[in-house]
Amino acid sequence: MKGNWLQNIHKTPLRGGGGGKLPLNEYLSSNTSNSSWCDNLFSRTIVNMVYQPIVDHVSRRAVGHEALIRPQVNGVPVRPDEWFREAFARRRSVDADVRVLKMAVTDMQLGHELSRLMLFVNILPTTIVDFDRSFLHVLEFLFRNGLCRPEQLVLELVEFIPFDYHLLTLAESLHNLRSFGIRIAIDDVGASGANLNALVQLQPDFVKLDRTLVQGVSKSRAKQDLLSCLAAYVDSTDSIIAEGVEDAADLAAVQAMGISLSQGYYWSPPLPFSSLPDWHRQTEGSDF
Ligand SMILES: [Ca+2]
Repeated sequence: MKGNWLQNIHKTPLRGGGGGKLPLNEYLSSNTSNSSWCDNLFSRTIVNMVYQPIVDHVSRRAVGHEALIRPQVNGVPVRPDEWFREAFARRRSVDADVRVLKMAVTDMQLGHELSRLMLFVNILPTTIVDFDRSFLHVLEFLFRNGLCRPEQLVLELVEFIPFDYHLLTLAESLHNLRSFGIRIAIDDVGASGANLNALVQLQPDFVKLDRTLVQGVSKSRAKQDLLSCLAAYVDSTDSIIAEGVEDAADLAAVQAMGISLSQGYYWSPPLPFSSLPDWHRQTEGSDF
């Protein structure tokens, strides 16, 4: 028994990529109340998942995949951050995070070859410190029913919604999650000053360097200096993941700093789950 939610998750073939113009303002104006808008947002949203490999530079093999959502409202692609912002504004962001986690775990469930690799799932800090602990209960359900292993999960804390939570409160909640064996990443480090503080306070297992710092690093002395400082700060450079690596020159530059993990179009675009085995076969010679 794997729970009815496994059958209820709305899955359709991937249409379109990420991004897309946001039609939410138009959509909002056609709905009269917040609650009906939000209910409609969820019921009329198709959320597809794609996965981007995170690759070890030496072995040139993936160590994990980041799960990324591609929402569509009324058939029109919506930017994932905007979809989450709207859900947050209507107090439904925990539901949104839970939905994404369930979809990713459904794809990568135990028994599939790819479940031996890490599964990185983006999560809002507010979901972690949620007072009714619903996210924690979902995790307990997943582990208790053998749907995933705690060691498989890496929760990426994203900060695109400004919210004044207390870092110490978040650290306490993270302590509970880590006691399961779940690992924590801080996303988009370098995109703003705020997450440097989180880096100090939360001592994450992984630090994901923002793509704006990584792209063009081979040609920018300033970016090289900043990345070198960050790499020196994080004790083990195995813990740093450079995001947005798009060409061999930038890959060589981050490798020269001792950074051993990266993701980006140089390796692979985000792919539908059904395409991942082919990517692994072609890139790694894996026998899927
Ligand atoms: Ca991320």
